[in-house]
Amino acid sequence: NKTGVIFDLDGVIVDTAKYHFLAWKNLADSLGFEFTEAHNELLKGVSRVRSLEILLDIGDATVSEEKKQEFLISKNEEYLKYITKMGADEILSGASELLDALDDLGIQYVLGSASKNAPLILKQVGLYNRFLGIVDGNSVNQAKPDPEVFLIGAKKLNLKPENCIVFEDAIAGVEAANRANMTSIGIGDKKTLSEADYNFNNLTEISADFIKDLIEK
Ligand code: B16
Ligand code: MG
Repeated sequence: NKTGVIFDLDGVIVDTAKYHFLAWKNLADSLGFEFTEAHNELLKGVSRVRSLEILLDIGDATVSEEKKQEFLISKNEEYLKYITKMGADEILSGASELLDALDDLGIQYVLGSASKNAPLILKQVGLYNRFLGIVDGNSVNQAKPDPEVFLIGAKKLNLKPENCIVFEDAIAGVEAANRANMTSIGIGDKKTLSEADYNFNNLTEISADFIKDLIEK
C-alpha cells in the first residue's frame, strides 16, 4: 500500500499529559509557585527541555544550568512513577480499533512522538510490537513543530511524505505534519487544531471508510 500512518503518542494513543502535569506540578510546588492545568496545555507536544523552560518562565524563576539538569532528572523520575503503573486499560478509546482497521486494510504505521519515554509507555500498554517503527524524542535533533520526527517516520514507512497521514493532538504536532507536507488529522478541540486538514474529537470517530477514502485520494 502506498499510504502509511504516523501516530503521535501522548493525547492520541494514551493520556500521559495528566502524569506530566502531576510531575511538573510537583517541581513547581517545590519551587514555590503555582502550576495549573491551563499552564500544562502549553507543554503538550513540546520537548522535555522546552517544557522546563516554559515552566520556569511561568514561575518567573531563574536557575543555573546545573539546577536545570537536576530538575529534568527529578521530574522524569517522578513521571516514571506513574508510567510504570500504566496498563492496557489506559489506551484511549478507539485507538486499538483503529490499529486493527489499519491492519485489516494492510496499512503500515509508525509512532512519531516527542517523548523519550515512548518505547516504555508502548510496552506498558502492550502496543509496542504493533508499530513498524518508533520515532521518539531520542531519535530527533529538532523538536516539533520542526517536521524532523515525521520525516524520519516516512523513511521508516519507506514512503514519500505526501503519502503519510499524521494523527496529532498538539498545535506544534499539526504544524510539524503540515510542514512535512503530510495529511494532518487533528484529534481534540477543532478550534485549537484549526490548522489540521481534518478534525475529530477522538479516535472513536475515525471509520474504516474515512481511511479508505483518504487512501484513494
Ligand atoms: P518526555 P507526544 C510529548 O509526547 C508530550 O506531549 C509532551 O508534553 C512531553 O513534554 C514530551 O512528549 C516529552 O516527553 O519527557 O517523556 O521525553 O505528544 O509527542 O507523544
Ligand atoms: Mg501529543
